[in-house]
Amino acid sequence: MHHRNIVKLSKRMSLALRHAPDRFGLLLERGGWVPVDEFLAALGISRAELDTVVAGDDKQRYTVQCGTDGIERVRANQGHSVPVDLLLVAQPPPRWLYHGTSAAALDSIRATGLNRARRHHVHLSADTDTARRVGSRRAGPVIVLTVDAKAMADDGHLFYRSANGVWLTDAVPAQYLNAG
Ligand code: HQG
Repeated sequence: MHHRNIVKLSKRMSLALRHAPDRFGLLLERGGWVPVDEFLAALGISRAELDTVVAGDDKQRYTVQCGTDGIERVRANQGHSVPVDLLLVAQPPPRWLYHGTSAAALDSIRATGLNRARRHHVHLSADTDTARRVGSRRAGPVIVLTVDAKAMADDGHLFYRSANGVWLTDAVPAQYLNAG
């Protein structure tokens, strides 16, 4: 498969597994899982195409896993906008986490902190390079905010880490943020 076709199919998979499963006639099971057979039929793709995207996706957005019932299922590791319980277990975050965004959002973020917007959680990166890449999806200059994750955790905020290494939390109040 050509790289551009992998990207194209990954975007369709994101739509089906994170945002609009009903548009594909799919229902997400607990944990966000969909049986692979149903998924292939709903998207009209082959198993080989699915495996190529799961293995080749630049952010490792998807996991294929065999359940205790012997049924293989696929899910998006994070990024959902439909209600879903990913059954992630809260864990202690690293000392610092990072959030890349547009410089134009800074005043608003300073006023209200980081909000999850459409998604389930605020997404944070473990390193500044990754945060910068996330921020550069936005137009204009990028800033990388440093989150005092340890102080947040000490104050009782919960953190989760998705299978592809994205740190998730409900919201980041402004007092834990530094423009760095
Ligand atoms: C901003 C991609 C103004 C926030 C990436 C962000 C990531 C505020 C935008 C994942 C704000 C939400 C998530 C406030 C937050 N005022 N703006 N108070 N609070 N924002 O896309 O973190 O390709 O929902 O800074 O790589 O950019 O989908 O979140 O710019 O991992 O797998 O509101 O999406 O991954 O945008 O990106 P998003 P994000 P995927």
